[in-house]
Amino acid sequence: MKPICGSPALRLDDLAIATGRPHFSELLHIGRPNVGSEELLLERIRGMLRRRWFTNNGPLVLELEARLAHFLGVRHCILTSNATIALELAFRALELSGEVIVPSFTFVATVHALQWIGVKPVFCDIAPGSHNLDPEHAARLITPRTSAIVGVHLWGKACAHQRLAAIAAQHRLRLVYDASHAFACSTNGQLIGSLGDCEIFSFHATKFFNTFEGGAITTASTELAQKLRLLRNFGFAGIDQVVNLGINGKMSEICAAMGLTGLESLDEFIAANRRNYLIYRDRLAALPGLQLVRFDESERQNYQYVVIEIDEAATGLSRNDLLRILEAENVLARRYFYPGCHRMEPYRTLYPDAGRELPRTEALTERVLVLPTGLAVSSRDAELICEIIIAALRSPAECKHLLSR
Ligand code: T4K
Repeated sequence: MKPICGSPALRLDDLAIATGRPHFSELLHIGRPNVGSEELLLERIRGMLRRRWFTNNGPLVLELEARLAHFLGVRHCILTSNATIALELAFRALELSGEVIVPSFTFVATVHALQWIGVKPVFCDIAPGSHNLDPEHAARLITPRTSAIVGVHLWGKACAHQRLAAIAAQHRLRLVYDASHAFACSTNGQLIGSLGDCEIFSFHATKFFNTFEGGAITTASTELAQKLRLLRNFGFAGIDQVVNLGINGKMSEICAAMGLTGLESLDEFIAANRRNYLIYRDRLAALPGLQLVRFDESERQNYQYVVIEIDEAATGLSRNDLLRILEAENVLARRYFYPGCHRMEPYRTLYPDAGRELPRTEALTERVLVLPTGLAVSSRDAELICEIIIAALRSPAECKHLLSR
């Protein structure tokens, strides 16, 4: 790897798409999992092995549920095997039916979870100047068949929840938030987790706080929590006593061990993300046509997604060009959430005209690029990635020519 501090700026020739060698000898992923203390993790796993209690509401799952509820300041936290099943459990427990308004600009699991339980997703555009669902568009999409609105706190930035709560109350709709990106993020000084009827978190390996695979539902409603716990465990209310159509959505003890251990290093994970975010923000700030999604520093943030938007008209390079330039350097940036759920199957076939309602979503999916961060990305790595981007944007026509060869 080449030195960055004090070294001359990278030139076009230094780039791997020209005559240079890749600046990273190994692939740099965006979602390298964070791991807390290996020793503490192994200690917890050894305890689990000694107890011979591996799943089904074991002590580690119960401890993690209690700790997360306390941390988030919410009455109930129900851990699940992943966030996708958590979404399905929540939608089923709330008895959603007919149509549900949901953004297309999200990970496909948000929408699949609706379709999977036989509810029609109605795609809503993003708000101007935001990557989150537009409440005014959502209001216009409400019909007599609408049963809920599902917002997604994309990148950890809270939806316009006050407006959405007013719309949901006015039309007697359920309101659910997919908070998969928003663990440890606040809005109006309050950690996300208490909004709407319930909120869903993802603790997948690629999230800054992970349980290998895992998810959680948080809610203030004791009634909903009880129903969710039944649904998560096949509907068992006691031995041999099944009271509803449940499924297996349980988190295992080894996953909870990872979560308890990660929780002890949460500040360290966030500090690494924030350090990288600030490097990207400051180094890329002056580039015309490149905009970094900024986080409000007066709120708590996890900084786990470093998101840039590239305006080809201003930079001379498209997002896809930049993606290829970075890939040549072994930097695996990702174009989340291209091409938008409405252009993925089965929605593309079921709702071929959905795009007409989604002009801002369609434009954004062509511009967004997510850059690597997390503990596995050093400040030097982040600086080098910025140098590569700066060098490319300094010579867009030459880069386009090199890419076309
Ligand atoms: N709602 C929203 C808004 C979400 O973003 C997600 C998940 C969900 C719901 C559903 O949550 P879960 O049911 O998964 O709990 C990844 C994650 O798999 C997915 O969980 C996440 N969102 C999404 C944003 O990112 P992919 O398709 O990008 O995964 P993949 O395998 O390409 O991995 C991404 C990068 O991470 C790669 O460069 C490889 C690297 N990686 C991955 C894994 C699993 C590692 O370095 N180590 C690993 O162990 O979806």
